[in-house]
Amino acid sequence: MSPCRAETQNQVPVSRKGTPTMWVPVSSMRTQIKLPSGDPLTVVLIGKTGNGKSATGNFIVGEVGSFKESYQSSSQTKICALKERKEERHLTVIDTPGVLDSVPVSAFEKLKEFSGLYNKRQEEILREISRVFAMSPDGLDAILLVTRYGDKFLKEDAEALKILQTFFGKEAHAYMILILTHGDQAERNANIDQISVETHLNTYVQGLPSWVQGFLDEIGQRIVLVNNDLLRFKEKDPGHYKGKLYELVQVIDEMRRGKGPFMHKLTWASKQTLENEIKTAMEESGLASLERDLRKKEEQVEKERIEAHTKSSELKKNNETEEEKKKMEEKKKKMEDERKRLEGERKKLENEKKKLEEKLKDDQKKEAQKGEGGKATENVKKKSGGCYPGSATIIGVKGRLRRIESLQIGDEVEILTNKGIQLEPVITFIHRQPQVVEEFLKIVTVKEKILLITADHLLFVEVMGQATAIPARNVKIRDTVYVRGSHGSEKDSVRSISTVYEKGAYAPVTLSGTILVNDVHTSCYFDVLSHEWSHRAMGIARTVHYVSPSLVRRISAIGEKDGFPGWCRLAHTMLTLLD
Ligand SMILES: Nc1nc2c(ncn2[C@@H]2O[C@H](COP(=O)(O)OP(=O)(O)O)[C@@H](O)[C@H]2O)c(=O)[nH]1
Ligand SMILES: [Mg+2]
Repeated sequence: MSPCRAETQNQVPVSRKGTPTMWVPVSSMRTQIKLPSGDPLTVVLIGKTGNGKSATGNFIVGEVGSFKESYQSSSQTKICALKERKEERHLTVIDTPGVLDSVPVSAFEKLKEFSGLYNKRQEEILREISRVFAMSPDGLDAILLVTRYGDKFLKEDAEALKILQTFFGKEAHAYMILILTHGDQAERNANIDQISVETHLNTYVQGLPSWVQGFLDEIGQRIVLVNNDLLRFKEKDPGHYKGKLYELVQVIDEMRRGKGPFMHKLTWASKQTLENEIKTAMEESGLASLERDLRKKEEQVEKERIEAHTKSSELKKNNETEEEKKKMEEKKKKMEDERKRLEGERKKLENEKKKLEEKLKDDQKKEAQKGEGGKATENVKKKSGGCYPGSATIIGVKGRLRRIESLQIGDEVEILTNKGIQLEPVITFIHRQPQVVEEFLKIVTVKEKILLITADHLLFVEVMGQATAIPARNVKIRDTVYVRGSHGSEKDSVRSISTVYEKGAYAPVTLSGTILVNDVHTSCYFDVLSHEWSHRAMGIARTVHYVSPSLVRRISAIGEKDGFPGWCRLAHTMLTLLD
């Protein structure tokens, strides 16, 4: 669809392929436009610096300067920020710095630039992504990809987009909208050419490279042209501004119809943190115990009420004395009154709970905008790594069985390849935390292989005859996995899957990116990226390994936090395109 100018058309937007997708009689709403009513919406703005993310954020929130725009150069968005519009429709906007601005492809070309690998900048990038999820524990209603109308799409944009898509996953396509800012420029160009903005826009979109076209098809051709400058004239020409915002909200509503918000796996980490906070605060404030007492009373009253009703109908049947009947009726009434009273108490309690929840949610969002980003940001960050427990076993040199916790960088371990079982060195650890207690999936095969693995870690199962890396959480009973047999690789079948808690979290990375753990062929990566993309991202570690294995050991230790070296974390969280 290509949206068009509200003042020149009386319906918007119209599909680029000619099918009208939405009809908004904008002209008839010019004077008194109210935003479409509906549930609150949370949107995130993503794109390169200077594309107009902050300006679009201000446009949505309805306040100039709410987010700092680039022209206020010293104060432009360096960390994610959240602002809300409460007027007419509750809209929450998360503005991000240009996290994919400098996909550091070239930065990694020379060894001397390795300092860039684990440096502050990259930690910052990961933190920014984590903040987005910390700020949206209920999920995202729209992912607005902001580009500037008229700009060319370059090779590095294609790469940035690929990373973004891989990170968010295919499901995110259903929530993406391409925002083209500088709609005023489009209007001027259209005026010069004496054609409609829509025709002008169509020509521009059709002239975009084929990879952009392909992407637009994947996101359902949702394109919205915005003129953020209109916000400055909001007072003078409110209809014009509101009409454009109306269109955007309408496209989001239409996109969201019939489905829940976008929940990334990191959203769950954020939600979980919030829920834990709520639970603790409920206990500390005494609300939890009040609720428990109230529930007991409710149950008791309900029981007595039912008894009274049953008794009363029995009395009626048995023609008991009037006095007995009256007594029973009184009891019934008393129980009803008590029930009503408890209902009132319940309402009050639920109100208190809701207030507490709202406050904690607000606190989480506020914290995510400051310094380190608070608990939720930290937890989301930590979530970005799958692993095995310390008790997991691998087979090292000379067939020696070892516990994974004893592994060091440089040690050789067995892996499965097309040519059979081979030895490969461990080049780094994505995760190495001896002390944590984690939840693992226990996957048992028919051949009695027992693998403990976190739900987000990838392992190979047979999909349409091909060994394919999928997250452990998607493995099902009877799936075919590959295990170490007496003469190399053998197929095996999953017999049971359960959940266990174990100590330690380890994720060694080999040169090939695969490893035999408890005789099962697994990937060294987890599902923030696919196996293939993780492996590409790990290219740098491989390069360093070839140049100097001891250097990897040194680099891996630098910036290590929660057992997760900063640069590995980054590589795994999408943001480098190396190899
Ligand atoms: N005329 C015009 N200027 C815009 C529009 N959108 C953004 N800008 C300007 O473009 C510059 C970059 O915008 P900004 O929101 O800071 O970009 P960000 O880095 O992506 O957040 C700022 O000077 C904005 O005022 C638009 O639709 N029309
Ligand atoms: Mg900005």
